[in-house]
Amino acid sequence: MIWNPHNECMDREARRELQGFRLHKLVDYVYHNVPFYRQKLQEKGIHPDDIVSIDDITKLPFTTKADLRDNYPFGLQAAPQSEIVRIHASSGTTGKATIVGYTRKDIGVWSECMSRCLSSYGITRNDTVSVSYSYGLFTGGLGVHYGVENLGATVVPSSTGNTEKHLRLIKDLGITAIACTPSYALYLAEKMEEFGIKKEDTSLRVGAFGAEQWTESMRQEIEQKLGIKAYNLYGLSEIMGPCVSYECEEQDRSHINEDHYFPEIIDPDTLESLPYGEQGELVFTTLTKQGMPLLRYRTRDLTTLYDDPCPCGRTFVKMGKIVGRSDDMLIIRGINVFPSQIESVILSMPELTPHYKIIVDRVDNFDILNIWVEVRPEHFDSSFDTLIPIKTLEKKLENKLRNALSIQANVQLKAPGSLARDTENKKNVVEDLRILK
Ligand code: DLL
Repeated sequence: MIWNPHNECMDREARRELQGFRLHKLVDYVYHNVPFYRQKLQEKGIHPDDIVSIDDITKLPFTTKADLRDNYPFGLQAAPQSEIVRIHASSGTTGKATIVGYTRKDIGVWSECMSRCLSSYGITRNDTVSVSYSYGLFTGGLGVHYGVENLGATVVPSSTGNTEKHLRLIKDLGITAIACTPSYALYLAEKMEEFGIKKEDTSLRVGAFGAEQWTESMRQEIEQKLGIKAYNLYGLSEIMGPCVSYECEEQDRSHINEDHYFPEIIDPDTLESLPYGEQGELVFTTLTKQGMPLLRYRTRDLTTLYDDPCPCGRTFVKMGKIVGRSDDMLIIRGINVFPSQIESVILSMPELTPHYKIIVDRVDNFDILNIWVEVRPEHFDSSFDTLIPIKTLEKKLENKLRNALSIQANVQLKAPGSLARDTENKKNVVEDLRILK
């Protein structure tokens, strides 16, 4: 079903006009409310009145995660604090998280866009939806939750953890739809097998999967093992959260809610705009956001935009799957992690050296993060005598990582000089062994 046919199926020309109108209003708004943008626009010699159509977007400056970090926590907020009703956060490249404030109107737009996604997956007010993204600073839980309520379906805020209890709820409450990461869906399928629950024993029929990369073969496996239709859901906190784009019944690329989030593709090296059909870095401008609106935000996600008509009737531009990143961010069990964050936790422990290796693997559909770090010689000698202090140090680093990044890691401390050095190519410190077929 199409939740909002007026906006989702709008004539393309009419929408470009709407986008141009909204872009002008947005630039005027940030010019007068965000000193950072006023300065950037003035540096480029741009006045809000120079922005009259959506084509003028290429005149505007880009925004990066570094800009968010440099203006931490509220420097890019356009609305006064009294208008902010909610704050979420996502990973920054260092110790500072990226903070996003939402006004009441932003939460309304988010719920509307999320209802469009759920409706497109065939979810109606007769469904019971388990939201198994985590609730908290991460946008997945609350973002989908509000969309389900707005749609009028029943929401079960299962969140993450305790899979056994979750399976019982799925059976006992007759849950028909599930929203979670695709890797958690596969994990759930495995647990069902382990507990002897057949897919026919549940009422599950549809799933909304996102927050991490996944593939067609993962889709087939999820659909087959859970007996459901599996749809893609894409989004990022800086722009809103889940709801930025969604698949329709065609299950072929994701429609972007482009009346609110205007997409572009650029070459990440030259920053030149690329035409539809060419792969590059995805960039979004938030056309209607009040709390923390962003001009040309570089997502670092690599994909392609397509403007061919879709048989579903929606006229929104579509994006292909995310095929990679133009930075080194890792997504582990749906949690975004930058190697630089891990490094700063390691460096905060005087017993350890800056020589480390990060190994990510997927075992039984579960992401595993292994971290090897060399101990300083003075600690190595005393520690290895009695093995316990090394174990204590390992636990200490694991706890610090859990506190700083909300991620469970397996730490192994190594003898000084035992890890290969590659000073020229720091990328070698990360080995991602997950094969996404
Ligand atoms: O992951 C929001 C979200 C929650 C999306 C639930 C979908 C479902 P962040 O934590 O800010 O927000 O991470 C955003 O995750 O830039 C992508 O790299 C990746 N990502 C999100 N959805 C998908 C997807 C949420 N469907 C980052 N496919 C983005 C591939 C995805 N990657």
